Amino acid sequence: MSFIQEGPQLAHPLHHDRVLRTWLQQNLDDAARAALLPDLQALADYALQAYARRQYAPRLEPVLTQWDAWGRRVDRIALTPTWDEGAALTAAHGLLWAGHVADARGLQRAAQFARVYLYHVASEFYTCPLAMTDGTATTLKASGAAALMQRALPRFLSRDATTLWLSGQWMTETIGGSDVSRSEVEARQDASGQWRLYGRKWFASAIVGEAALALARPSGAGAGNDALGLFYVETRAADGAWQPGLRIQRLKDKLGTRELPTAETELDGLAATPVGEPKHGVRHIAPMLNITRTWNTICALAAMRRALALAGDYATRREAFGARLIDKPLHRDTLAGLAAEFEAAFALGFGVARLLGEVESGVADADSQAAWRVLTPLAKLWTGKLAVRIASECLEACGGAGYIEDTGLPQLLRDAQVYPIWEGTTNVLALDTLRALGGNDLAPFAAWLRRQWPADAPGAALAQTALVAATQWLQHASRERAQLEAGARSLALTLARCAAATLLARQAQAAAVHGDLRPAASLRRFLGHGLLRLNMASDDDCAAILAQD
Ligand code: MFK
Repeated sequence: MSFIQEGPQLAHPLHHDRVLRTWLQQNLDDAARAALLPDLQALADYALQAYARRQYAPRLEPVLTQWDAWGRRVDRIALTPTWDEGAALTAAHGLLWAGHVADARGLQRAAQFARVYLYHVASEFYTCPLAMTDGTATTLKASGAAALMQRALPRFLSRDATTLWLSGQWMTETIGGSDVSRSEVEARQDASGQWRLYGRKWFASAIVGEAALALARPSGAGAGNDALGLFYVETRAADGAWQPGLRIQRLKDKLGTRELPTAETELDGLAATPVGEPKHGVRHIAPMLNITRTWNTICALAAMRRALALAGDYATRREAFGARLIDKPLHRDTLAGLAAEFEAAFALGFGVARLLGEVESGVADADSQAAWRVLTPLAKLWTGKLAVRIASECLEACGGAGYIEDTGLPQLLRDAQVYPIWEGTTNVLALDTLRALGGNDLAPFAAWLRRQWPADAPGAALAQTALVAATQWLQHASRERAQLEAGARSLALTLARCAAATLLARQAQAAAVHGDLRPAASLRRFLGHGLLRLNMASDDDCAAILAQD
């Protein structure tokens, strides 16, 4: 019998995640943790079962059937079994509801996103429609549209799976997903005054929802994003059939997230209700963007954690060159470097989740509100990129076997590539960071950051140096918009790493009081990479480097 290598085992995602448990310990009081624990336990148990169930099972994908046997257009979508379980889990464990309960300290979002973190990988991206539903609920609340809120919120936040509704976010058209100002879908009022939508939405993520928020241009309204209106639509009639005027033309053939039915839709008179006045649509949908970007951050963290858990476990089982991988200095250091970066990213991502709850509960002061607005795109863009790198490194850490589908690692890597793309690419979010800074005003963000640094914490001087350098660069670069934009990604990565180090330093200090020195070790390793990422070529150098003829 030849040698058979033992594969990685997934440890319990709650019991064996010290980073999550430490964060909850430090951020929630005993009563809040006790209330949350049953949901976390159940979702982590589900994740473990889902991993076991799927390891050697054939991969399933949604299937669109456009016509029935008699020639009737039906556009029926058969979902995967995991997706069929999504509504029951969402309602039972409050995956949407928990983010909207009133909490005087603003901790509701932290409690919600701890659930999301444990559910995400097992959910096969059922978290995508959940993110958009959460975004829709938040947008409707911000709009103050009382009738729509009354109708839709009890359904979006339902604790009963039979009454739960999901919502989509229909922005992207064939003109693209980043610059929506050229959107072509038209909104017209019929003779009765009913608004109806006409045109094509080209990336309708998770088309299974019962509702959606859509950008559309009222006829005759003119060009540009200010002329766009935001519309609420319902997709299903009472009998479950699609509403008249909505057709599913095709499901996308994607690199990853293949269980998620992303559709190309044709709108031909779908009834719609304006959310507020039918203009300034981008401004009206902005609350959605900040919510879905936070979901993206937390889901990217969940993917990193899964990859690290598998690579870490494998390193304890695999022997090569006379020792277990975990005892090999270079392999050990490689995994430790990745885990330290993950821990810093976790501190940032959950820090943003906590801030979101504080802002929504009205307990955040002006600097915290400013910091939250800046940190939301920063966390999304940095964790999106990091998830791809960590998934790739962890796959490599399992050698050739990691390249094989059965391990689940190839799917993690393919799926990870979506985090930096949807909900704003890295560069779009770097530019959004400039928007959030009002162009070049770092002062409120810097003030918030300085307030967070524990006295005498290691790395405070490094963060201070990085902040000063970023401030000076901003002042210099903002004299010329092209230079500012060219450096926006470098600036964003510097600020993201500064904020992550700061929040991890706080955790390290609090943990050290109880004798837990592990977060401090992660902080040292993270700081070892340096915080500054301010590095960009001059415009002339860019032209020279890119020249091919
Ligand atoms: C598992 C996790 C699941 C995650 C969910 C995945 C769902 C996937 C579905 C999709 O991917 S849908 C497509 C997602 N598309 C995007 O995220 C759009 C990317 N493009 C941008 O983010 C652009 O920056 C944007 C279209 C928002 C704006 O571009 P413009 O045309 O240059 O906008 P402009 O004129 O700067 O801003 C218009 C208004 O919106 C301004 O307010 P005022 O009208 O009051 O001046 C901005 O301040 C405001 N605004 C823009 N972004 C904002 C914002 N306000 C608050 N927060 C923001 N993030």
